[in-house]
Amino acid sequence: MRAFGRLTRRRFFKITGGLATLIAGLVRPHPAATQEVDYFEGTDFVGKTRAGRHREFYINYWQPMRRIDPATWTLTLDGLTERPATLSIKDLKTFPAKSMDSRLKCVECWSARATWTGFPFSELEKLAPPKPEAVGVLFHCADEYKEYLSLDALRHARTLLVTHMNNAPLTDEHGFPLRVICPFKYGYKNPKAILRMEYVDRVTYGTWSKIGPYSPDGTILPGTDHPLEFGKQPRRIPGGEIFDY
Ligand SMILES: Nc1nc2c(c(=O)[nH]1)N[C@H]1C(S)=C(S)[C@@H](COP(=O)(O)O)O[C@H]1N2
Ligand SMILES: [Mo]
Repeated sequence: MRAFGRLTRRRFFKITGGLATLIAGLVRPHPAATQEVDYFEGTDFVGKTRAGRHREFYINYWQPMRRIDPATWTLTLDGLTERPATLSIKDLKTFPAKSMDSRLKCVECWSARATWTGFPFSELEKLAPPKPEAVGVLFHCADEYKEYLSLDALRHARTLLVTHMNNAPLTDEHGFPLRVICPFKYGYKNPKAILRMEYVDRVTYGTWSKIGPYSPDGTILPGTDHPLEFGKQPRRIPGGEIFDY
């Protein structure tokens, strides 16, 4: 009888405890919704997150993807080129390094600044020259994200093909081993985890401009920015690259 009493009491606490958890879950949004936890940390995958250290510099990925293995990664340069080429990580290291500070501005309000190191697009053009009819490059990324940049945008003095961020190799989150930084265009024109660069003869819509209201050109427009390092306090921006802060 006493054993039964203890059991029911225990079961009572179990039920009320369960109810409390359930109610808390209903009142407080699930961690996934508030991005308190990076579910990809310590796994073979990366994906969109704003958790932990990424609070200072958000991570966007179209869909979760397996981390890139540097031993097997290659970059394919093809499409409308005189000479298709395939590069390995070793090949990237042979290019002359160039660094610049710039702010990455996501069209969804936030922005953050970093030092980016890489090489100019001209290095790739030397290996795989575009045919006369090519006007731009369609980037194919490891998460199946696609984005287009005109040859003019790629040849711009502020545009870099980036291998390092803040003097360390790109993390998987920020697009290891190769990404574009084009600071006068919104973040969605800065493809990460690049696998293939295809020369094309027309302006091509990327993943976001295909499904959302975002322009295929992606030049930063005058408006309001919410820089993460400044507690997202709103700042007016004049359009184009953000140089003021
Ligand atoms: N492969 C890939 N690159 C991508 C994206 C993506 O979803 N997949 N998102 C873009 C967007 S919308 C932004 S704002 C920037 C964010 O860069 P970060 O994740 O390094 O902060 O990456 C861009 N490059
Ligand atoms: Mo973005």
